[in-house]
Amino acid sequence: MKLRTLSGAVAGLAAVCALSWGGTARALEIKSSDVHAMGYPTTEAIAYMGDLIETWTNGRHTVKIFHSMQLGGEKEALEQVQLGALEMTRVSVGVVGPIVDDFNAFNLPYVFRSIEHMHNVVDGEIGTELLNRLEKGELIGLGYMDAGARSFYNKNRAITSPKDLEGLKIRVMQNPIFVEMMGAMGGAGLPIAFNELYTAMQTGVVDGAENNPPSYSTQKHYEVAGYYSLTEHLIVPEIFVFSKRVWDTLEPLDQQLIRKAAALAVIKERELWRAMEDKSMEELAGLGIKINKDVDKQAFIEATAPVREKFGAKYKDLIARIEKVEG
Ligand code: GTR
Repeated sequence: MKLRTLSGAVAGLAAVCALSWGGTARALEIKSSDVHAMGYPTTEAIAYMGDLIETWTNGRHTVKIFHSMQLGGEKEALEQVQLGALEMTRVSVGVVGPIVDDFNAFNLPYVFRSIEHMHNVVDGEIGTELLNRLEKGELIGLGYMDAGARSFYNKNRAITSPKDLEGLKIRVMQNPIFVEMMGAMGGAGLPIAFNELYTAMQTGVVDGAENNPPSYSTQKHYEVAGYYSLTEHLIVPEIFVFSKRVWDTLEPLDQQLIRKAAALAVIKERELWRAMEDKSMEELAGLGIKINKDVDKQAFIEATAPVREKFGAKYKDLIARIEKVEG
């Protein structure tokens, strides 16, 4: 939906809500967690969503953000949301696969041909279908956010082709698919929570990791892993979810308002993301980080074919549909 149409729809909805709530509807402080600090596109988009909700409900509902891993890693945050101890969290789809496994179709290396392809998939019927399936994992899917493409960084050398990963221990997100992906590429994948990663690299538990430029830069991972090679092997979107347990206690009109605010937060994050990616690359270049663009992508695509075959077997139809989407 276009921003203006959406805003118009929201204004109408807010007016209806103001009339029908009277003074009795419950007030909720929506606690939301994120591993990133304020200033990052995801946290800022949730803050924006919070402002909208607060305005539209005249302060009856508020959003409080627990940023910078204050509540630990993403796996734990998702568990808290499933239990209803936390209302909302924003995480990578990478850690959602173990809960609703259809999401693993998005977690396969090189399954998306480009960012545009990923956008067309998540913005289309496949994206909605998967969001709806989160209900069976006690989660309400509110929307997708951008996270660009993930590439390798390590303290030893530039990565040009899979053979350069041989002998390297690389941290991956907590999902078996990524461990296998690393194996197929020639390295060893170790699942470690994001909040433990800097120390793991510093102490030599791992030689490196993989992530998008804004995460690499804002987490200052370059301080302990100074070679960044643009393999772009994963285009994993992010997601923000609400606790189904809490959701089910909300008035339908409140639920609609939250959904509208979420839709606007998605648009906001995308804008912020574009700017942040450019800014991060400039920062990294300015810091003298060794950015390697000379990557044999085809070799990585071929090396990871067995992973797509093995894990993709379960979602053959879904993957065939993803392939057919343009972009
Ligand atoms: C970032 C992402 C986080 C987290 C992190 C990781 O790109 O924004 O949600 O998943 O990667 O590697 O754990």
